[in-house]
Amino acid sequence: MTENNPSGRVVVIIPTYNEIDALPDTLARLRATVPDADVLVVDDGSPDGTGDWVEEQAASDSAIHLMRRTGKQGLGTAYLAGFRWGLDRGYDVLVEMDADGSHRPEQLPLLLAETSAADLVVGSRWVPGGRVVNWPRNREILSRGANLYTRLAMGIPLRDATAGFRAYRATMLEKLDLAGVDSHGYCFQIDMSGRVEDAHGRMIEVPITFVERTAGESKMSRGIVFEALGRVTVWGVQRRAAQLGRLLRHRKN
Ligand SMILES: Nc1nc2c(ncn2[C@@H]2O[C@H](COP(=O)(O)OP(=O)(O)OP(=O)(O)O)[C@@H](O)[C@H]2O)c(=O)[nH]1
Ligand SMILES: [Mg+2]
Repeated sequence: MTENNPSGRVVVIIPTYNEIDALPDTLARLRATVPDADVLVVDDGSPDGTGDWVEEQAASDSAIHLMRRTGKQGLGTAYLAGFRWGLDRGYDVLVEMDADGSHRPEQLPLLLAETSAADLVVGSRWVPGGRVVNWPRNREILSRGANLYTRLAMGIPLRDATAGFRAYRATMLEKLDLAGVDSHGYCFQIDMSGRVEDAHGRMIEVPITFVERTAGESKMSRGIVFEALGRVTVWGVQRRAAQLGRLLRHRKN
């Protein structure tokens, strides 16, 4: 039991690729806001030295840990490696958070407060009270549309299934076939949400203010959007077919 989190020991997993401009501020705010939580930075050999900087911090702060991987391997695999690391070390709650300041460390306590009641707590832009700062109107429309389509196609009861500021209970992650997850980008969050839903996990959304990075280039591209659209459609059809199968079997009996 810890002061900030009645649900137990917390590790915040931050994947990084070239985040030397943003990570120091994010990490300082995180340590100040939730001093009881440990931090694992999963760095994919950032050429800008992010990993070396984290190594220096870890030398003087035992709550900070670094996992170095060689070459950029994607956000999804970084989180999966982080989950495995955290589960192996007995953490009770595993948090996903971006390095670039989009996920405000000051709002993490809002998510942690719900982890005693839920298996997955999602920091949501699209529930009442949720907000996005610095987004052009077309990106908001795209995100809202993608989430509406995901909810309808897959039947996942989340307003923001693509959200990346999340807290999972370890007991939930232990139940999932993490080795079987091979989704990238936005699909990773949707895929994980679907798996929690399939495992009858309890999901809660708490409103957050998402602050788009002002420095650096957005990685949003047509390719990412179409990959997500295609996968969500396939998953949706599979899930609906499975539901129908269960219904028919139920009627026969
Ligand atoms: N380890 C690792 N981290 C990554 C990789 N790609 C992105 N990240 C990190 O994942 C987090 C989210 O990535 P962003 O680049 O902010 O992606 P985004 O929020 O969709 O796009 P932006 O509009 O650019 O902010 C950041 O902390 C990145 O440094 C990767 O291949 N490996
Ligand atoms: Mg970002």
